[in-house]
Amino acid sequence: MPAEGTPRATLSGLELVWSPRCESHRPAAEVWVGVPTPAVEGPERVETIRRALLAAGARPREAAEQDDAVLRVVHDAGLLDYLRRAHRDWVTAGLTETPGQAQVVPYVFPTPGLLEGMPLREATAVAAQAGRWCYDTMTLVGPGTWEAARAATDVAQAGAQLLLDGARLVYALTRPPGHHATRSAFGGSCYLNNAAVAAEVLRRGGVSRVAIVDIDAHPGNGTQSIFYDRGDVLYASVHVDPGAGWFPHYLGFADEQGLGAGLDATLNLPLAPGAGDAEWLHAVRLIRSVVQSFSPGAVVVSLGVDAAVDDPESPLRVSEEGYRETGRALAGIAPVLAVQEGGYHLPSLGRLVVATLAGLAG
Ligand code: SP5
Ligand code: ZN
Repeated sequence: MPAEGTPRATLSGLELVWSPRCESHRPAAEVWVGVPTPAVEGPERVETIRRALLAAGARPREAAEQDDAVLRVVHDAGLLDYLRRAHRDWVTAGLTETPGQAQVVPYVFPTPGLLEGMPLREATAVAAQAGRWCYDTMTLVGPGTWEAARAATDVAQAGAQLLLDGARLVYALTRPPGHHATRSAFGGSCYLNNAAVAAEVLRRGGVSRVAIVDIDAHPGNGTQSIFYDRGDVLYASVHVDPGAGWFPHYLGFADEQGLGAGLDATLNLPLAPGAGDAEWLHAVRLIRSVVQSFSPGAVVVSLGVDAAVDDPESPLRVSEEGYRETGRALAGIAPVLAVQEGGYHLPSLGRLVVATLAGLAG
């Protein structure tokens, strides 16, 4: 085999930050239009990706537990407190027995249309509390969810710290993913926003401008909203057009461009379903030029690979070579922290992540 093509050489020495605690979240299902469907965001994703990266020569490093300081900057304290106790309270309330639901699934949502200006109260019934913090029915909370979501933010923080210590490229194997989690709500298989936490660590560590480039097939509505009115953190995303009927349906449109000090520091590039490498890379290169003009001190890549042709969660058709080229396009602007988001086709998941990182490694 030619040296260039051997996996071992591809990612030799790359810092791979991970945590075994990321596997303790074991969603029982994704409840979609009321029907429990198989959970695609499972713990096996971590092992699959880890194995592929180790085979490609990455150097693993286990993230230590961090305190709550940065989490409390990024998220509402109420969300953190809720996630910490949600499953315990669910069990104590007897909901695992009657009606026999093992994991937390929301039931009533206090939307603006329900409240019509009336104050938001604390629901007494445990079954009614989830809808205060979760915006869909697909993002279940089980006994290990808090530990794993928390561990994923530890991984993101440790990765950001390595960048502050001088690394040029670091991969954070975060799971569950984070980019759909807003300051005060979870959803879209995401609980805590790992990329936002990483960006905040970089900012607090002295990086004055951070660019977040989101290449997951879905727009990172949570990351976007957390930084929407800030000019110090650029958010740019390429994704399948929510207006064509894709999650998260209500956000990720091209006219969402930031607000106040953050005006023009948000970029959404929606693609039509069926778009492949050509359209995808055109958007990625546009993002590259926007990020370059922003001259960030660090780039956080929200690295989802669910735009891949075989992925069950999006209709985009990006190839493995397309991911390698995506990595190449985003390299060389500033040090990069890649944070794992989605990607659900287990047979190709590992090599898609390796290809992207190989491109980023230049
Ligand atoms: C991090 C990430 O990639 N989250 C994406 C979550 C999108 N899930 C949307 C699921 C929409 C309904 N799918 C129905 C499939 C039935 N099994
Ligand atoms: Zn996604």
